[in-house]
Amino acid sequence: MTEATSTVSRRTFIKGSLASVALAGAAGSALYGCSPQAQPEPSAEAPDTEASAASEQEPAAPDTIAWSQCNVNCGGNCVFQWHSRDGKVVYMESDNTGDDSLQARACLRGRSMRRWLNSPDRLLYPMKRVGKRGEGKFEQISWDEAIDTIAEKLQYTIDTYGNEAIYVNYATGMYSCTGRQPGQRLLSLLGGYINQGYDYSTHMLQMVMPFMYGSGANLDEDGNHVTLGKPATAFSPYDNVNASSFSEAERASDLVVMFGNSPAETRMGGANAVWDFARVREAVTGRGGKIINIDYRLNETSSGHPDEWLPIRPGTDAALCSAIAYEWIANDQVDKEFLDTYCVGYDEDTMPESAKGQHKSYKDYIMGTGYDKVEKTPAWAAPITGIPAEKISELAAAIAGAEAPFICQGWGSQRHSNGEDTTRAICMLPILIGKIGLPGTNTGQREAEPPTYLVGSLPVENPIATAIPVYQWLNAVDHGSKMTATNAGIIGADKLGSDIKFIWNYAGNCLTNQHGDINKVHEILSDESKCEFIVVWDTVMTDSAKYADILLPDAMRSEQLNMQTQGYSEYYTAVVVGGPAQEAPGECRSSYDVCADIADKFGKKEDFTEGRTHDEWIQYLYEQGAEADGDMPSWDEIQEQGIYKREVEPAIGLEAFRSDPAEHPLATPSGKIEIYSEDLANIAATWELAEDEVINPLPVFTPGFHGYGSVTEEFPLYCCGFHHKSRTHSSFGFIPELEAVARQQLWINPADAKTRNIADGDMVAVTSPAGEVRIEAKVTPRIIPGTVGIPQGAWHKADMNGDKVDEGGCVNTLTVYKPTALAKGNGTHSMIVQVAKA
Ligand SMILES: Nc1nc2c(c(=O)[nH]1)N[C@H]1C(S)=C(S)[C@@H](COP(=O)(O)OP(=O)(O)OC[C@H]3O[C@@H](n4cnc5c(=O)[nH]c(N)nc54)[C@H](O)[C@@H]3O)O[C@H]1N2
Ligand SMILES: Nc1nc2c(c(=O)[nH]1)N[C@H]1C(S)=C(S)[C@@H](COP(=O)(O)OP(=O)(O)OC[C@H]3O[C@@H](n4cnc5c(=O)[nH]c(N)nc54)[C@H](O)[C@@H]3O)O[C@H]1N2
Ligand code: SF4
Ligand SMILES: [Mo]
Repeated sequence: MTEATSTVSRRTFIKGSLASVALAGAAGSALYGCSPQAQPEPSAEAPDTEASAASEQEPAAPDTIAWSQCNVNCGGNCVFQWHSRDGKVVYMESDNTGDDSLQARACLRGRSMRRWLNSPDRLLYPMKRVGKRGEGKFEQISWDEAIDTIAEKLQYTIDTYGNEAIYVNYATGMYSCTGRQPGQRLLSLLGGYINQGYDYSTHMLQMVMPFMYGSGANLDEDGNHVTLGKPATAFSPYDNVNASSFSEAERASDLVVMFGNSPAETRMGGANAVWDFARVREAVTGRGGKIINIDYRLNETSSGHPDEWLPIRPGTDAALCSAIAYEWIANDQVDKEFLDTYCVGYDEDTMPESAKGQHKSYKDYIMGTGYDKVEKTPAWAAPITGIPAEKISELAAAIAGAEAPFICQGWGSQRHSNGEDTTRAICMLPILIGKIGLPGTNTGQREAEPPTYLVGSLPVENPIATAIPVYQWLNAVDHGSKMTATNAGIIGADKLGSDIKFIWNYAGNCLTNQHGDINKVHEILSDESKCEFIVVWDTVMTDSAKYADILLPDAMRSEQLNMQTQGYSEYYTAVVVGGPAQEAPGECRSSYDVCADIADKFGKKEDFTEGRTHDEWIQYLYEQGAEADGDMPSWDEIQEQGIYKREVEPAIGLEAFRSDPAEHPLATPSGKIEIYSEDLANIAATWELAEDEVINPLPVFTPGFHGYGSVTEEFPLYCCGFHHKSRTHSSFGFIPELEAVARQQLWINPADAKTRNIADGDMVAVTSPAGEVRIEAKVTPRIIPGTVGIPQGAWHKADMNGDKVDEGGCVNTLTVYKPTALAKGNGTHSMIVQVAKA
């Protein structure tokens, strides 16, 4: 997805927005488009009682309506229609256009956005740090001083250390067509910055899946396979080439098996996939099939539904999948013809030359003739996974007996220290039975995303190609110049040229709150001789913002002209254009305008703007999208109708490869699905790895750091995070109404609570090798015994010069900073802890 920034001065606000959106009357013409409605029913749409009350009073001036959207990172970009009075938003309607099964309606979080916009906690002025890094002491400064300081520090960093010392931190708070791009565009014009590979969402999966399903690295410029000379399929976790859509499951599946996937929590709005999944459930159960949800907790997706919950110990999905493979091989249920034709490495018949005759095949591994000589029977997997052996056999039989099993994984299972193996092991299920590329089936990946981006984003061309695996940034601050391709996974170069000395952090809380091991981050970032300058842009004072040297107040997207393509719904795609709905408070400005001013200090303003204002860029990007698309309304029309939607067809992952593997090879070296990867074997042989770091050419079960078997007397419980409905990561984390409806609580099984004398609602202390949090206990059989669960994203609240005990219950106080072996990624769902009454 892309991101955006907008901007509005007081003058353009009055002139451009209110006037153009006020009570638009004419109906839009495009499919599903329509004008904002002048007479909404606020009580039906807005949970916002204060606002509803206000709307019932005699209006001081006619309402104006502005379209905008929710741009946080749960991917929805759900629709807002803001009703404003006297230049302030007073209440919100969401999408009420077109077919009501295709409405991009905001969830409760989005519907609380007015509280964020009008919050007394908004940052209002540029500030500079006056206390120690991380202390949170700031002093108001002018925009001129802020811009001068940033320009000076940039020049100093470039002169002293080079552009590779500049890093744009991972940050996902703003998905709009001008999101993080203004900063990236500015820095690119100044010589560039260190890139990042992968992301916090799918780090392990993104790194490893290309070895199985193919990588863009094996393609030439025309998309042809470099060795096979045919158009090939490259891997992205974010499209519908490698994965099937939920709409395909609805159309034709008779069994849905989900590993670590909870759309009711992670895909909540109408422009997300939760509604899609409701349709899947109805269709699949309607044709006599079922939904099986494999998770360490009974998540919100399956809670209250007839789905089967298969509780599993976190980090052990690969053991479960191996045992299912055992059952299928023992019962002669694998599709040998598919495996021989489409895959490499199932058994000796298709092993690559370099590994032939050495008992290195997948079948060897499963049947006990491989490197560990262990048969992966259900009885073997039962104590590891916590799932009884009979249940595993039953699951194996159910999947083998289905005509069109739709096997998919969320990203929870891969966000573990052994995530690279887990994510491939889950894909082995459809591969082994040849249920790939056929109607109603899936590839084992997450349900697909619509591939269509109706509009692009502000262009960025970074002249620097070198990238760090995204989770490695803290190591790169600490000892970047010692990091190489083989000891740290550096991408595009043999080594880093410099430590990171300048961090640009726009719309992100990944400096501390959302990164691993906050106590360690504090130690490294508070040493000003390491990273010498940090600029943070946010809308409220977050934990990361406390580490800023210069802290800038951003205008929010509902306070600017805003545009973005819709999110994850697989039934339609859409674009929303509109705003501003209200004036930005204080001295808040858009990052586009500020970056243009910084560019001016380097004599690069013209290069930065190309003669366009912020709003003109949005129009330009829209018109480019419309021209490429052919069906989108004109700029004038879209401004009036606010939203344009278009249905998307169901998609079957790897369908082309299945139908003709010679014509549509995968972009793996062999052009086939590589169950055994020679490339991974080479990496395992050549990379510098610690003793506990293992890279496997096969999708095997390895417990991983702080995985199965790692609990100790001091830390006797496993602990796992999950994405919570009350926040989007840390975004919305300061809105009390949301916290009240979905509390920050430690999930703990009654058996574990009883031995610790913990009752539901008690405050508990959770300690890990990295730190300590305080949190309320939720004693519930919805979590397996021996594992506790903590919603990620709660705001870190600790005295970092004192005891560092985190009263906010942020899970990253407990995570240990140890990048995974292959991806060097955030296996942060793997933790060990102790819990005691506080
Ligand atoms: N409400 C809300 N929605 C969000 C977000 C948010 O913070 N809040 N974040 C958004 C973003 S950026 C992303 S990347 C996605 C994240 O989407 P995911 O990564 O899929 O979300 P998680 O909650 O981490 O994991 C999904 C499920 O996996 C379970 N799980 C964890 N470990 C294991 C395991 O080892 N095995 C099995 N079988 N299950 C396991 C969790 O209990 C959870 O129910 O969500 C997006 N949507
Ligand atoms: N332990 C653990 N850690 C995790 C995860 C996990 O599962 N477990 N999940 C990881 C994942 S998948 C992700 S994607 C990351 C997400 O981590 P982040 O990308 O840091 O996402 P948020 O926490 O939502 O922070 C977004 C920030 O953007 C700010 N923001 C919102 N709107 C605006 C705006 O208009 N302008 C500006 N300037 N700022 C704005 C918000 O106030 C907030 O501070 O977290 C990761 N961290
Ligand atoms: S689902 Fe996500 S994008 Fe949609 S309204 Fe809710 S928080 Fe916003
Ligand atoms: Mo994410």
